[in-house]
Amino acid sequence: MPDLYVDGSWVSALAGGRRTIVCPADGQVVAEIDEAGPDDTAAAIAAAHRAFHEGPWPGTSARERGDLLLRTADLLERDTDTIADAESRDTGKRFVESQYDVADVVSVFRHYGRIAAEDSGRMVDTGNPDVVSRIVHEPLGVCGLIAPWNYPLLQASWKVAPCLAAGNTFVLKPSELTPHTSIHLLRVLEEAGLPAGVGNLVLGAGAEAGALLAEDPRVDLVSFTGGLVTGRRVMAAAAATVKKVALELGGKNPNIVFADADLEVALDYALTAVFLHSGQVCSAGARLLVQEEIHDEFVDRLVERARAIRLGGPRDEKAESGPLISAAHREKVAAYVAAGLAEGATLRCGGSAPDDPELDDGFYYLPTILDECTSTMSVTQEESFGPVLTVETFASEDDAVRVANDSIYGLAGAVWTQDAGKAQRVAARLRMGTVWINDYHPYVPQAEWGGYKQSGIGRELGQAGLEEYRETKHVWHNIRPAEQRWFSG
Ligand code: TXE
Repeated sequence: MPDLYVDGSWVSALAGGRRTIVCPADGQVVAEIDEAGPDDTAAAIAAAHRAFHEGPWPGTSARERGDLLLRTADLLERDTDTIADAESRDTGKRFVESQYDVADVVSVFRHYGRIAAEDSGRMVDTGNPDVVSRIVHEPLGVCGLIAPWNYPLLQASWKVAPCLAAGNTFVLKPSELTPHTSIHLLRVLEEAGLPAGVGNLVLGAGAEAGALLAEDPRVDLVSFTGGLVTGRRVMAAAAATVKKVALELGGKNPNIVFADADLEVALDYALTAVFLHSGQVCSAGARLLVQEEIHDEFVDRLVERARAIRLGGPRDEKAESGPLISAAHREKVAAYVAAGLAEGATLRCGGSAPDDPELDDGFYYLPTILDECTSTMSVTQEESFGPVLTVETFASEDDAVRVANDSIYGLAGAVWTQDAGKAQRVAARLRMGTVWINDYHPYVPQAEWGGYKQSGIGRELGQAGLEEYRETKHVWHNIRPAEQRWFSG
């Protein structure tokens, strides 16, 4: 069966392109799939444009659209294990983690299914009895949705669900490395009754299949999650037609541990903060800032536990973390570690691929801790997006805030202390879209997600996530029109 979904049909790439998908855990071929080029994306945009401007979708009631999202959530839940299996093959992540991801996807669709019909607008009191004035929300139009490979279906669902709730049409382009769960999503949307042309799927490389989504004048919004460099390119391309732009560009997130924290818990979470999914998480706590007086003991114990983390493939039940997404990405991570060492960091553990013949065919990298780092190093400033923790120290509360904010990013961060006042003071001063106090990583679809500074533009999830996909219109109705006689002539 062909893999691209355009105007309600499953089709092959117009130029006959194909790509081999490989499982990062063992290098085995997962599948050969259709690879789109610009012509396929143009056809998908044309279909989405037609469906928006000529079809009934934008005029359906918000409740109807909400119901479709709720049906979609049920179907995704029904298919949990099939989807989780596909996600694990494409990403190499543990099957149980993929199951958690599908549960999150289901809750995102339920969230937007439930709130689709909330806030349908409001009346405005103009003080003039001859005027009826109201604020209404309307869909934007055609949305280009570009998703990354670390949480493929989840990141796609953060875009697709609010996009549909608001009444838009879309072209989704997942990462070329992880297409399968997006294919499944479009199948499920089709089963749930999504009309032809409303949702379209193109698969392929960014420059060939994705770039047009930021350039084409028929696209009204481009929503992108990925790296900073590509994000800047997407934003620049979108400027030519003044598209609405939503960007989530990752972060370099500080995890701040004060001496008065519950150190057992802080230590445990410091590991999950950075090593979950081998650090391929936009909110990964990759920068540990630890107060001077507890540095030695805290880092010694962290190193001991990091060394014990077991790596393995999706179905290895003893595995605690998986591989990196590709050989190229592993090289990039290794280059950041080498740069850190050249700039004066001390390697405390890891720093290479594992020496285990069973893992030789996968793209694994050992959990790595670099001590004695400073905020001027590239490895503390830039996203390595791998299992690499840098350690810096701080002396005081002011110092912690200054070092934590010394970043071009501002996605997320955490503060660990048992002094509630200090926790709140620091949280208030961190220039980040999410701050956890005595916790790391949790999110809920009801709360907004997004970054300060160069971590992004706009918000995903919550009510604001829906607002990103709406236009807001003021309708002014003069119900007693009469001549004004401003000019006497
Ligand atoms: O991402 P890209 P890459 C970060 C992480 C990683 C770095 C690079 O630091 O090392 O990004 O990863 C599509 N026009 N994050 O190269 O290029 C591409 O096909 C339109 C953080 O994999 O940003 C894919 O679908 N689209 C992040 C998507 O953009 C283009 C998650 C992301 O790819 C395009 C992943 C173009 N010109 C990586 N070029 C997060 N924020 O969570 C590429 N794409």
